[in-house]
Amino acid sequence: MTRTALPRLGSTTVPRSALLNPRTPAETGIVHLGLGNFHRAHQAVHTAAALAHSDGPWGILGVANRSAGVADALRAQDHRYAVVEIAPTRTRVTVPAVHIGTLVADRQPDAVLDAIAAPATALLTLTVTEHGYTYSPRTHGLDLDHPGVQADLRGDAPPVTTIGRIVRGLQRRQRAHAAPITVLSCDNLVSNGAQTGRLVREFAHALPAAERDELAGWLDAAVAFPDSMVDRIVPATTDTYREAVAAHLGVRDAVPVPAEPFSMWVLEDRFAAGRPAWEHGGALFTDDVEPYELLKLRLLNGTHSLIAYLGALDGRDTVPASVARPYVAEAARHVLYEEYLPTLTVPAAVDADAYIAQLFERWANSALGHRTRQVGSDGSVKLRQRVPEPALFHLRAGRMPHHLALTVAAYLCCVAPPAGLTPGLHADAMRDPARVSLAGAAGRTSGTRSFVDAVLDGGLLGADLAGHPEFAARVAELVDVLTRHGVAAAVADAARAAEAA
Ligand code: CS2
Repeated sequence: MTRTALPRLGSTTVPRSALLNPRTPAETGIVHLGLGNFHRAHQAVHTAAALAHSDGPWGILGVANRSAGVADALRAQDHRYAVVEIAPTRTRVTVPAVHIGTLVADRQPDAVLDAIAAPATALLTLTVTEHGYTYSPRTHGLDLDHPGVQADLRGDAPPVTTIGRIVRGLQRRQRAHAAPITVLSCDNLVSNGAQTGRLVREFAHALPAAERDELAGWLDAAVAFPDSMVDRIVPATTDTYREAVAAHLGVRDAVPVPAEPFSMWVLEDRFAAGRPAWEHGGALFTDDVEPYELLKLRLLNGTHSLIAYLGALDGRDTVPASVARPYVAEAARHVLYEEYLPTLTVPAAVDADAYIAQLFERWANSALGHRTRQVGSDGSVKLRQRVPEPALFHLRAGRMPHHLALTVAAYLCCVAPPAGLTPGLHADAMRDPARVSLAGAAGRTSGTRSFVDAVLDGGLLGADLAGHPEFAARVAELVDVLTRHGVAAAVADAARAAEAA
């Protein structure tokens, strides 16, 4: 039977055996901003597993930001979708039954604020990506120059930024009944809970005095912002995964989510109004999330960026195809062991060797085919979470982190290629909000060194790294090597220099 002839996935057509949680929660306890694949393969799956263990009022209202595609498709499927777990040797298809509604924030902005204010909502969770936080690396705080932030502070139209939506929703909640609530960031940011809390307070602080004073004490008393570390590789959906759902479940799913088998979630147990029993759904609670965050943001995400940029420049479509190139794998090992690992304390509960061996296995999962263009997109906001602190750790000790410099050089070659370099279709497909400003910097400068200086002085990786011109010099050298001699030569250059030091 062709896929189109199959029944559509829905509450009556889903095979019972595929359901992660047999009973769909009846109440909306969680409002989630960011209905992308990551949320649907991570938090939703952990929540379904927790509910399979103990029921609770933890249905999720999923809020898409702008695009209606996923929300509309989910509604047509009674909010069911499949998670297609891809391991090299097997495929497992399951269905979490935790979403009980969807909204599209741009279409229904007021309904989003009402949902945040609803008495039954105890949790507001977020996966809005690194650049959804309207953070300014220049001020290390809320980007008050951002037109959306300015509009949301004026408040004469419904909010358009995430932080604006959160604060306006909390304001409505306080005025309605003031019940406590937890705001839980599930994005790849250092201290994501504390950062979100800071940005929310800065927004509240910038409001007119009467509104500011009304909100200030309540935010401190009634709103919790726990930290969390999230980890699961989740590529974009393709027809391959729709076919897998058809083959495994005998139904048609327009919006399945592919994911690797691995999933990790580490949270600080500081919730203002309860939470699902996520400890029974595979999550780990600890008082000290930061070591887990740094472990993951540096060893996994930082190395991932290097693999994606070198791989794309080398013509590779996917992460597994990239790490299959010996010189990309060599650079990855070097940056991970020599430049990231010394900057962090591995949590006592983690076996470093096993964790790292597993990372290389995860990246090599060729059945999953995570694309270099996906990991490489939004580098301007991602690298800031991954590169500057570790680079400063070495620079302050008088050592040049050649492979961190290579990461930045390869990034620049992908999204702001110097004259004479054709970075290829995978790099061309990388989206990045900084493409325009990087092109502007290229137009205003002549020569690689002055371009890299302009970019780093402009705050791409924060103010502190801009104070180390020797780093900019090394990035510029590696940009030139990548341009003239290619990826293998640049890796060899970085390795030789590291060896000589
Ligand atoms: C990746 C992450 O796209 C990226 O920048 O490094 O999305 C990574 O796959 C996840 O953080 C894994 O948990």
